[in-house]
Amino acid sequence: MAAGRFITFEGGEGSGKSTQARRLAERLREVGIDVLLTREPGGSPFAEQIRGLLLGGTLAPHPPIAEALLFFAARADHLETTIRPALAAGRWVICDRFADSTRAYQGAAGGVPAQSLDMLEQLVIGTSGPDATFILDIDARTGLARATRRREAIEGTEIDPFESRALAFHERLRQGYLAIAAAEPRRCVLVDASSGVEPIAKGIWQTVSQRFAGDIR
Ligand code: Z5A
Repeated sequence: MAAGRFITFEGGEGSGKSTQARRLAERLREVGIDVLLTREPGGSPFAEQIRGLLLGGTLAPHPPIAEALLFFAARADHLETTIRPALAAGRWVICDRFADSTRAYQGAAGGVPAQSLDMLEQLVIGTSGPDATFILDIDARTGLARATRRREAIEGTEIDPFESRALAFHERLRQGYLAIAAAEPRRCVLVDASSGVEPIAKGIWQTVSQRFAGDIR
């Protein structure tokens, strides 16, 4: 049995990556592909526990490297118990955030050196990296405004610790993602996330159906 494909979605707050990850999963299912839609941090029972810790807003102050290690601890379990078994069974895996989020948030924006992240990726991910990554690029202000509007629309939704950081942090984050896209053009597809949901979904589907033409009937 052929192994499945692994596709990740990345971007800053309000970039619309969760919306597009869901849309691609639906589109692939329509053409008969068995898709697992998952997310980080999370995607397995242990990793969801770490998600609760990281996003719960109750952690004592800690350095970005400690945060990176927690994201990688969650990722190790997510890969071991969810992603690798699904790919081995021939399923496609679409993941809302993966290791590029650590590169952008804890690395480019948080200051963890790239060499430390290289070592963690080597140790935890090895050869199990994504076949393709869509990086949804949006101006930091526009993305934050979208995230705020959504939070206000969902009564009782608290701002999470990652959203509350300053605009300058979100601008460094954006530059971090642009650098990842420039460094790995074969894997990464930079998507202008400023237009509507439909045209973005159409562009992503076009790329997927061309890139994986042999797998999609
Ligand atoms: N994090 C980290 O620091 N390091 C790591 O290694 C990992 C993660 C893996 C997880 O938060 C946090 O963890 C995240 C990074 C950090 N920081 N934050 N915040 P999360 O999982 O709770 O949430 P998120 O990943 O940041 O994003 P999200 O809430 O899922 O939002 P989104 O994916 O960017 O967007 P969306 O949900 O698809 O859309 C947001 C709103 O915009 C919504 O109302 C949509 O209807 C609307 N939208 C979507 N697309 C459009 C377009 N095209 N036009 C207009 N409006 C749109």
